[in-house]
Parts: sequence; structure tokens; C-alpha cells
Amino acid sequence: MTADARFDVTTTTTCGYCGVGCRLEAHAVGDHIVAVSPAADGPANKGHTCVKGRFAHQFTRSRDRLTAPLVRENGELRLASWDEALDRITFDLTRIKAEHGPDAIAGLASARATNEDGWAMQRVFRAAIGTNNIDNCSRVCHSPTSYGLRKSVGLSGCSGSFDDIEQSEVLIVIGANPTQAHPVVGARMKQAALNGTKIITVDPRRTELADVGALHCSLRPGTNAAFLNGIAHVLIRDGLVDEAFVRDRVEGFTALADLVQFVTPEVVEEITGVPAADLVQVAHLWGEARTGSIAWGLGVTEQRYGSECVQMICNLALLTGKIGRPGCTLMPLRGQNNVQGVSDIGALPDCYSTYRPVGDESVATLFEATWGVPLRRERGLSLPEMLDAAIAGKLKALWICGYDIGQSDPDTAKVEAALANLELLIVQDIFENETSREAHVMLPAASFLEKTGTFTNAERRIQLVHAAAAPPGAAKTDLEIFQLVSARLGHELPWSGPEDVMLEIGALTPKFAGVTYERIGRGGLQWPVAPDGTDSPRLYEQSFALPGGKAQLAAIPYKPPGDEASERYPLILVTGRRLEHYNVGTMTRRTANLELLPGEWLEIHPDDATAHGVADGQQVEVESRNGRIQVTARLTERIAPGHVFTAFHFPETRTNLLIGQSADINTSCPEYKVVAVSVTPARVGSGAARTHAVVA
Ligand SMILES: Nc1nc2c(c(=O)[nH]1)N[C@H]1C(S)=C(S)[C@@H](COP(=O)(O)OP(=O)(O)OC[C@H]3O[C@@H](n4cnc5c(=O)[nH]c(N)nc54)[C@H](O)[C@@H]3O)O[C@H]1N2
Ligand SMILES: Nc1nc2c(c(=O)[nH]1)N[C@H]1C(S)=C(S)[C@@H](COP(=O)(O)OP(=O)(O)OC[C@H]3O[C@@H](n4cnc5c(=O)[nH]c(N)nc54)[C@H](O)[C@@H]3O)O[C@H]1N2
Ligand code: SF4
Ligand SMILES: [Mo]
Repeated sequence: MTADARFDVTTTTTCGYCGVGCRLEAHAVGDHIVAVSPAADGPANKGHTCVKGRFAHQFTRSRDRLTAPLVRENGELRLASWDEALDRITFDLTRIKAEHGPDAIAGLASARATNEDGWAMQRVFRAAIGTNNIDNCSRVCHSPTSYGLRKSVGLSGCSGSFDDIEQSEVLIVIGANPTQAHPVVGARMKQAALNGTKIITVDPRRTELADVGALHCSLRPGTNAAFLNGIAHVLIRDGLVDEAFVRDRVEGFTALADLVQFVTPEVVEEITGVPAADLVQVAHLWGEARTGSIAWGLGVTEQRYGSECVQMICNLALLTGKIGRPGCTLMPLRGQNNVQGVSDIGALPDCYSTYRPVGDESVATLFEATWGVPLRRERGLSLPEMLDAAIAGKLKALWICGYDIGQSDPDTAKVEAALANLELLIVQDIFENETSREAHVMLPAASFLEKTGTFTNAERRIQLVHAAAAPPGAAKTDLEIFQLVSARLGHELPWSGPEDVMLEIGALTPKFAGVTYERIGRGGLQWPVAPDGTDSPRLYEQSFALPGGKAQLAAIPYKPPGDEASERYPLILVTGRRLEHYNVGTMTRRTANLELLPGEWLEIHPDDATAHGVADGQQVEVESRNGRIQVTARLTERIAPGHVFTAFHFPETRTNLLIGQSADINTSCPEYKVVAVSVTPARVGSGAARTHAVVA
């Protein structure tokens, strides 16, 4: 309830946009949310929010919201009752399973929905359908972070908290643009810089944070490994290693020292373009500081060797003992509100919750005992494998919850071919999107402001989400939808609400053992959570979560990225995001943020613009080996010559037509960050991009 007379009800909840996990107060009048303000006691936001959390809530009332199921009939989607839609799904899934086996069916869980929604979906796939074909959007985002952290230090999550930002003497921000993508964390970093934290930014673009930093290193896209190994070289060469820490707590020093001995600052300058003296300065700032943290983002992960680079980031913390103490944190800036959580709870083809392999007999039998059905021991298909299987005609049905692969996945033409080849495509979302163009059934879901559950932010902090309004029309929560379908498939999901789901997660997941809604309360709980409710704001204080308790240094050489500039494609395109819009933009394009930023553009350095005959504001054609789009050019000196930048928030731009199949070697995370392109003035009527209306 609320003390403010302007509102009927005020509900404390957690923001559903990015992984910062700001706590919000949502104010409703009648059925409508009319305002959102920051919760003063939010552990991550401490009374702040950004333009999305605070203002981008009008989408909840958009006329475009899905308010009833849709089913395809004679080529068209038409309104249907829940019974009709569920009958169609049950009939088709049962038929496909009988004809082709359970592995002809696959699912994608949402990084935007709650832990409880994700848990329900993976249970439907594993227990009701009988396949491990379940994946989520971390595949294209921070899966390399998860892989790298698990190899180097053991657990797939931030080693500390955002509170370590202010306690860091030095903060390296590599391949992340927090003032745009994690604005509240970006603001905390800026504030820390003003209070003395030395920020080192490592990014081909001069990000806003670079303006308050001690040093900006503008490297060539795709050369992080050379940079990181070069720092390790200087740390070892100049006696900046914490020898006691390395001796007692770390393995693999000799192999790393042997590998990096020839990676001199001069070699690094040659590969990355970062002046040798700057590299030495970074190593000394880092090595000589008492405390220091490293934050990273997609400029590290969305690369061919992204997972290896995460291991190399860990090397720098381990060599200098900057982990497991205040102000010493490995801080991956996880993207979506619950991309950490949806992976933690096991919406992945190879693991149950907290990354326990599906082939682990003791884990599988525990799940079998609770769910009462036999479970598969072989891993399922990852997202790219699902698309290949659909094109090959082996995958017949795909159920996608809150993930618009038609806009966000690489190689749009390939995604469209895969979707078009399915016998059953279920899209469960709050809006129609690019993926749903091919849907056979659409299920209308409740948004984060209309449901209860939990999200896990980028600090491993599980926080409560509370419904602040009712879902529109006949829309249902994702959890309710999974319960309805599962029951029809003959496997009841025996919960009376999301709180019961969390109790099941805790019972089957030792690292969540003590999690209850009551204990989560207003402050959240950072996993692992002991049975008595004690949580873990800081990992690795005494030992690492690897056999023997020791961390692993990785000795891995630099290798060039998957794509490189050529005479035909002389510029390197980097893609990313902008402050005002969120990923595929279904939500932010239906808010006043559209007025702040109504369309896409290509950032190009004035020298390149001159060389390629492009003027500011001109429509240009961008072509890669994979495809061609049209977009407006804007000249800016924030981008280095030789590189261009655009985002992917507008479906009509079709940015991802340009992205090919190059991906991280260990996790298949696409190389969205390094694509060789040509940029030329658009020929009138060349029709590279399909346009369609975006209704606010
Ligand atoms: N406003 C807004 N916020 C968002 C999102 C959004 O769409 N809009 N999306 C959310 C999601 S899902 C995610 S994952 C996060 C992403 O957040 P970030 O990881 O910060 O995202 P990006 O802007 O894609 O990329 C970060 C930086 O990597 C740099 N980069 C590119 N190539 C390289 C390279 O080879 N080396 C280095 N060192 N840097 C490189 C780019 O220039 C860019 O500045 O943001 C989340 N927050
Ligand atoms: N070129 C390029 N492409 C990229 C990237 C890049 O840097 N460059 N980044 C990649 C990254 S990091 C990511 S994470 C992806 C993100 O790509 P997506 O996951 O596809 O994008 P989102 O906008 O986060 O939301 C997906 C869908 O969830 C729906 N949704 C929101 N809330 C709910 C809910 O509560 N329930 C249900 N059922 N649906 C909901 C939205 O309407 C939307 O259709 O994009 C990737 N694509
Ligand atoms: S910083 Fe992220 S979590 Fe916080 S209000 Fe903005 S979008 Fe929401
Ligand atoms: Mo992401």
C-alpha cells in the first residue's frame, strides 16, 4: 500500500530491463502503472534508476500488447481461446513426439522472465516432453563468461558485488559500456572515479567512462587476448606478481610465464594498436594498487575467442591476488534482468541448476525422484544446433518464450529459414515480434510488472519481483502457461504459485538450499545460500570452487578474430546498444524513449566518411560477406578510423543480416563484435532493408 495520495497502490519490485537489478517502487492508479521511482534501499541502485527503469513502463498499456492467444489458420494468425491454443499445442507436440521422438522438439527460455518461469520451462522439456533440448539467450551473450569463470575460479558469477566498485583503487573496464548499458553501475563508476578510483577503459570506442578515466586504451576489435597476455607479461617481468598468493592458491604459473614471455609491449602494440607505453602503465597501475576490480562485457565475450579471454581476465586478478577481498572483484556485467538466473536454474542443454551436468548420475537420480519420471543423461541441442537441426528437417517444433531470435540472433536469413521449416513454432511473448511472423501459435504473457517471482542480477543477487498491475486481457504469467501445457501433456507441475517453485529449486539445488521469499526480503540473497539462509556476497575468500580449492591460470595464445578487413570489406563493424532502447526494442519502442531516439544510425569516423564518399546524415549501404543493409550515417570522432558502429534495436534496420556464423570456439556465442564491411552511399531504390511500421 502507499502513503502517497496520488497513487492507489505502490509495489516494491525489481527492474525487468538490465542485469543491474535496480529495486523499484511501481505506483498504480486503478489497473494502471502510472509512475515508477527508485527504491531507496535497493542494494545495487541505492536510490537511483536509469531512463528505462524509471520511465519505460508505458509499454504495459500499449494497444499492441498480446491480450489473447493467436493460432495460425489458412496462413493467417487469428484470435483464439486458451482452450483452442492449448489443444493445438498439445495435439501437435504429442504427434511430433510420437512420429519423430522427443528430440524433434526444442525450447528457448527467456532471460527476461523469472527464475520460476525458467525452472518451469526446463521441467516441462525434461520431464513432460523428455528432451534436454533447452537453451536461453545467454548463449549469444555471456555464455563465454560462464565458461571462463568456471574454468579459472569455479563458479559462474561475479566474484563479489557492485559495492566493490567504490572500494577499488583501480578499475579496468574492458569491452563494456556501462554508462549506456548498465547506467546505474556506470554512474557508480563515474562517481568512484571522481572519488579517486583510477578507471582504465579498454575499448575500440572512446566510451563516456573514458572521459573520467585515468587511461583509455583503444584497441583493434578482436585483439583482447594480446592485450591481456601483454599485461600478464609486464606483471611478471616487472615483479608485480603476488608471489605468496600464486604459490598458495593458484596453479599453472609456469606455463603462463613461459607463454607470455615473448608477448612484449611492442608485440602487443603491433597487434592491438595500443601504444607499448600505455600497456606498461596499465600493468603498473593494476599491479601496484592494493585493490582492484575488472568489469567486462560483450566486447570480450561476443568474439571468436571470448571464453578464452575471460580466462585471461581471471589471470590478471589471480597473478596479483586481487580476488576474494573487498575492492577486488571479477565483475561480468551480465546483460538482461535475469540472464544470470535463467542459466543458474538450468535452462541449458547440458546442465541442471547451478551448472551440474545432465550426465551426473547422482544429480539426475535426485531430479528423477522428485519429478517422478525417467530423465535423459545425454546433453540436448544448443540454440545454434537447434537452428541447424530445423534447417536439416530434424527439429520439428520450437517453443520460444520471451526471446526474439528473428531480430537478435546472427545471420537473420538463416534464422528465418530455420523458423520457416518448423511444423510447430510457439511464441510466448508480451508482443508480436520478428520471430512471431512464422508462429503457429502465440501465447500472451504477463510482463515483469504484472507477475511475482525472482530475478538474479549480475551480482548473483536473487531479488523479489512483485506484480504491480494485472496482466492485460486474457494474458497469463509464463509460469501459469507452463503449468497449463504440462498438465495437458500428462505431467502436473504441482505448485500453487511461484513461491512453491522456489522451494523446489532449493530442494534440488544445494547452492539455493536456504532461499525462501521471506529470507530474500527487500535486500536479496547472493548465492550460494546455505540451508540456514546465510548468503555469499563475496566468493573465494579462502579457496576456489575447483578441485583442490586452487584457481587455474590459463596459458592461451592470441589468435586473430574470425573476420578481418580486406580490400572489398575495408572497415570493421562493431555492433552494440544505445541507452534509450533495449535489445530488440519491443518494449522501449512503445514508450516515450522512441521520441528520444527514433531510429538507427551508423557511427563512422570523418576520415573514413571522406574516403568512402559518405556525408553526415546520408543513407548508406553497409555490406558484409553475409548480407547488406541500409542505414543513416553519422560522423563522429568517438569511433577510431577503420571501425564503424551500429546497434540492433530497430527491426527495420535488420542489422543481423550482416552477422555471419563465426562464434566463440567453446560456447558458440556469436562474433557480433567483429564483422568486415564496406560502406557506400546508398543507391536509390536498392532496397537492401525491408521496412515496416513500428507503432508506438
Ligand atoms: N540501454 C541498453 N542497456 C542494455 C541493453 C540494451 O539493449 N540497451 N542490453 C542489455 C544486454 S542484453 C547486455 S548483454 C548488456 C551489454 O552491455 P555491454 O557489454 O556494455 O554492451 P555493448 O555495447 O554491446 O558492448 C560493449 C563494448 O564493447 C566494445 N567492443 C567491441 N569490440 C571489442 C573488442 O574487441 N575489445 C574490446 N575491449 N571492446 C570491444 C564496444 O565498442 C562497446 O563499447 O547491456 C544490457 N543493457
Ligand atoms: N548485432 C547484435 N545483435 C545482438 C547483440 C549485439 O551486441 N549485436 N547482442 C545479443 C545479446 S547480448 C542479447 S542478450 C540478445 C537479446 O535479444 P532478445 O532476448 O531477443 O531481446 P530482448 O529485447 O531482451 O527480449 C526478447 C523478447 O522477450 C519479450 N519479453 C519481455 N518480457 C517478457 C516476459 O516477461 N515474458 C515473455 N514471455 N516475454 C517477454 C520481449 O517482448 C521480446 O520479444 O541480442 C543479441 N543480439
Ligand atoms: S540500470 Fe538497469 S536495472 Fe537499473 S533502472 Fe536502468 S535498466 Fe533497470
Ligand atoms: Mo545480452
